[in-house]
Amino acid sequence: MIWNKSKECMSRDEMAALQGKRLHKLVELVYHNVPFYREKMQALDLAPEDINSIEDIVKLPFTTKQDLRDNYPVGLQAANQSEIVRVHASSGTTGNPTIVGYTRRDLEIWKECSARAFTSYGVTRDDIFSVGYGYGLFTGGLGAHYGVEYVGATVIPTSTGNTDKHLRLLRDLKITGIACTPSYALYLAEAMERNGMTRNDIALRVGAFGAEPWTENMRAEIEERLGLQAYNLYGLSEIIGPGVSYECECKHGSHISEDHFYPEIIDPETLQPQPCGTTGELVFTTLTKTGMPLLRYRTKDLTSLICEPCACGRTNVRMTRIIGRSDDMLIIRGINVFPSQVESVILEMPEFEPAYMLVVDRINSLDTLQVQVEVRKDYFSDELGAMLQLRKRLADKLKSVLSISADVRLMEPNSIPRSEGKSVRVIDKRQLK
Ligand code: DLL
Repeated sequence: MIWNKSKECMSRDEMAALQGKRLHKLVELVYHNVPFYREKMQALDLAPEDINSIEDIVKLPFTTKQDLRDNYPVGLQAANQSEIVRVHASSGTTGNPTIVGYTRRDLEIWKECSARAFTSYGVTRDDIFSVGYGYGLFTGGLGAHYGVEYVGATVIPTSTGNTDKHLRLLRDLKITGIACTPSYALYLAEAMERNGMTRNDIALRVGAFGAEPWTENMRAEIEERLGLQAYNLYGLSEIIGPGVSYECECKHGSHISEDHFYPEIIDPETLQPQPCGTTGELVFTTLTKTGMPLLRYRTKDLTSLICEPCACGRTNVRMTRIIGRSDDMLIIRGINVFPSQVESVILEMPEFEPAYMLVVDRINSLDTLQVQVEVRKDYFSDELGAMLQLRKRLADKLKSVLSISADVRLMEPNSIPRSEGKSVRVIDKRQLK
């Protein structure tokens, strides 16, 4: 099933012409409304008239997460504040979140792209769909919600947590579709088994999984244990949220809504564009957004593009699974965590040495984060109460900065191994097979 044939199945020439026209308009918009882009373009001796086709995109400057941070909170916004109708935010590396403002038009685009995804999974108005992504500043909940609702299915905004209630609703409402992180899907399967339920007690037939990396083996396991067809859903808040790309029934790469989000693959070292089939860093230009449009945003996600036609009939370019990142961002229970966020919290507290280690694991399908940190000699004490209090203070601060709980382990002075070269701050024991 295809939601919008005219946009998902157009000829490559038509697509390139549309992208070129939209790119020119976008460049005019940011040149006139965003001083950051005007200055960057002037430094390159570029004017909007120089950008006339999609091939001209390589002349434009890149945008990085650092640029967003430097222009915190809304320096890259192109629309007046009165035109912004929604704000989402994602984690930054040093406590500053990335703020993304959406105009009414942006929300329409997002809803459209999200609906394309759910339609490609085979969702119809006859489905009853549970959205188990977090609702709030994270884009997962509301992004999936509006797409499912636009298709006309019944939405159950279950959000995260509340696993027992979720299971009960799955069973009692005969829910047929679910959107959540792939690790939460496995967690639900385990909880179901613990509660004496089997896949025959529920009616799930389709799932939209994303917000974190997953594998073909995880797909097979989720499909088997929940009795559904599992599809990939990709996106990022800076670009719009879930719906930037999505799998079709062929389950071979995720189609990019490239009439709205123009993809490029670059070599993260040389920044040179790479041809289809080559793995590199994914870069997006938001061709139609008006709230916070971005030119050549470096996602840091490593993947490759598939440019051959797909058997489903869509002509949009596909991207392969994300195989990693070119920075140190971790995704823990669907939440983006940078080791530097932990570091900045530790450095603010005089009780600790700047010696710490993050141990990430996956236990019973749930990601866990342990933070080991050395207590300074002057503060180290045999008194249990004092140490428990210190541990709680750090745990509370970490929770407020990271938005997830960490198991804090206080260590004796000089107990965490120092490295001579590049320090190892993260041990990720999760093996995504
Ligand atoms: O995770 C948006 C989203 C919500 C996508 C729900 C899909 C479903 P952010 O919090 O900004 O946005 O995190 C974006 O998560 O750059 C990838 O590294 C990773 N990511 C998102 N989807 C996938 C996926 C949402 N399907 C970052 N596979 C991205 C692998 C993914 N990684």
